[in-house]
Parts: sequence; structure tokens; C-alpha cells
Amino acid sequence: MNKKAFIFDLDGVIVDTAKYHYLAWKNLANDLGFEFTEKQNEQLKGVSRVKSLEILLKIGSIELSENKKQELLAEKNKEYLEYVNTMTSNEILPGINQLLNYLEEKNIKFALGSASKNAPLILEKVGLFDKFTAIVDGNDVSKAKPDPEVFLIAAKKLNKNSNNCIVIEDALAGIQAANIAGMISVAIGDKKILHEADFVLNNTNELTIDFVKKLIK
Ligand code: B16
Ligand code: MG
Repeated sequence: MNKKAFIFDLDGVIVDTAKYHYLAWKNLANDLGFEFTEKQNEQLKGVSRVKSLEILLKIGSIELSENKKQELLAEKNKEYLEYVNTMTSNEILPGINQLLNYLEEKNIKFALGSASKNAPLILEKVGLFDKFTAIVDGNDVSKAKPDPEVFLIAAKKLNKNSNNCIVIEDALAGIQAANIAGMISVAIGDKKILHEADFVLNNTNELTIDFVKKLIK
């Protein structure tokens, strides 16, 4: 067995659920009487559900009671799950299936490290649930990224030291969490935003077998 292991973020790396989060948050904002743009939605990527609502309410300059916030969080998640329930394996991002199959073939373990409390359901919908050695998600952590907790739990479940773990992430907070954990960080997205990562790729197509071979050497 290779001594290296991989930890994958979910939204933005395995699938693009950001578009569904956006639709649900946008509808909520509209119900509350303000607009929420796709550009503003960038601020919610990789951020927990509760923190996302805080950011949204700040954009709309709205203050609400704790009870009302809980109600809105449930409402948003209900709509989001309606989109999630339509998901199939067609929504797995390019290059990911090939990469996971290669890792399996080479006996290289991999885990999920996501902020989403819906991660197990999403993996089930796209048919990847059984592939992961461990799934660590928003239900397992008390501190959100950039705190390294989610990745440290994943490393423990993989039975690997941090310096042998390779994290694939699309959010700056996730890259910072991987770096703080002492892991190898691979970012997917904009170099200007994600320059703190050890490696930055434009998209998941660039997660080629050749690139992975260099990482695990
Ligand atoms: P949920 P990741 C994150 O997933 C999303 O990027 C972020 O937009 C979302 O608010 C968060 O999950 C929580 O999701 O409402 O499903 O618990 O990128 O960490 O896989
Ligand atoms: Mg992400």
C-alpha cells in the first residue's frame, strides 16, 4: 500500500453543488426582499450553512431572531435537498471517476473532508458513497475550515500522518486548513485567490494520472 493518501473536498471538487446552494439562497434572499448575485455567492463556497446565512443576512442588512434564523436554515436546506435528490452520476466533475478508479487500483486510500452536512446523501446520489474509506463532514466537526479539524479527523480515519495526506480543495479556507494541518494542498480554481496552495490547477480535468503519479512519488 502506498504511504500517501488523499482527502477530497466535495462541493467544487467531486461535484458542483454550489449551483444548487445558490438557487436556494437566492430564493431565500428574494423572499426576504433583496437580490443575491452569483458573484456574492462566491463568498459562501466552503463556508458552513450557519455562517452562509450570516453572510447572506449581512448582504441584505437584515437582523433576525435566533428562532427565525433556525426556521430559514431549515427552509433553505429543504429546497437545496430537492435539487440534490435529482442528482445522478452525470454530475461527477470531469476527471474524478478516472482518478478515483486509479487510486483504488493502486491501493491508495482516500477520504472525504467536507463542510456539508448533506455529504453522505450527495455521495449516495452520485454513486460514490462506497468508494471512500472514510467520510468526514459537517456533522463530525465543531470548528469550520480554515480550522484543520475536518482534515485531521480524516487523516486519523485513514491511519495516515498529516505529511502523507494530499488535500484537494476549491476554497481558500480549505487550502488554509490543509496547510495548517501540515498536509500537501492542491487547489482547483483561480490562482489569484488560491495561491497559498502547494499546487493550483484550473479545473478537475487537470487532476490527471500523470499529475497524481508525481504527487505520490
Ligand atoms: P450543507 P464543501 C460546502 O461544501 C459548500 O461549499 C458550502 O457552500 C456549504 O455552505 C457547506 O458545504 C455546507 O453545506 O448546507 O449541505 O451542510 O465545499 O466543504 O464540500
Ligand atoms: Mg468546496
